[in-house]
Amino acid sequence: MLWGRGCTSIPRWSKQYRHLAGIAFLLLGLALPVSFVRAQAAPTPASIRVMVEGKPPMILDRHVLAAMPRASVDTAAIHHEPPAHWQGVNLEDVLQRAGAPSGESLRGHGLATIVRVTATDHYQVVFSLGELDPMLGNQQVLLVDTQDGHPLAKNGPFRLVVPNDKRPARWIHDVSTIEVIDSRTATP
Ligand SMILES: Nc1nc2c(c(=O)[nH]1)N[C@H]1C(S)=C(S)[C@@H](COP(=O)(O)O)O[C@H]1N2
Ligand SMILES: [Mo]
Repeated sequence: MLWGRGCTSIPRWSKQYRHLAGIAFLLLGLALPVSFVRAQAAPTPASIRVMVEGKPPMILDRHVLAAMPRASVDTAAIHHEPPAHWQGVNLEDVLQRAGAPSGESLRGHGLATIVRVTATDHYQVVFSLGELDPMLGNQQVLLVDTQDGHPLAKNGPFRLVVPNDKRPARWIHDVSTIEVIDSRTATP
């Protein structure tokens, strides 16, 4: 008797479960594309990877940048235009923190080191470590996160400002990666 009742109740329950499973699949089916679209809708990274050969990678976000010694410059991309007030950190400081040699320790093979900066649109620019070093080229390059006191309004949260370049072609915006690379080749 008990067995009989049990038997009849099984198909009823499984029907209910099938119903629930149907709803669950429907919800999953809706949720997956929504989360996918969300992930796709945020192409601008909120952080920068700094990679020095032989050292652990360093991740920079706006909090890390805010805690570093700040640097600023008043300049315009096109020099006859009115200047903006750019604030951020010295690229040289970033490179030192990530383990790149500088000053007296930048010598010999180190002078063939390049700094390659990559943006989310795959635009890339390079500097030499010697060009940036305070005891060599001493060229000021800023990694900026504010313009006239506000977070950058367009083209990503981080860009370079290169005040002494006569054209702003290395003022790379949407910066995503900074690599310090030994550019030496085996010369014939
Ligand atoms: N990511 C990225 N940055 C870039 C470029 C680019 O194509 N992609 N073009 C460069 C060039 S050639 C110029 S002239 C300036 C233009 O700066 P603007 O967009 O602030 O006017 O951005 C520079 N930075
Ligand atoms: Mo340009």
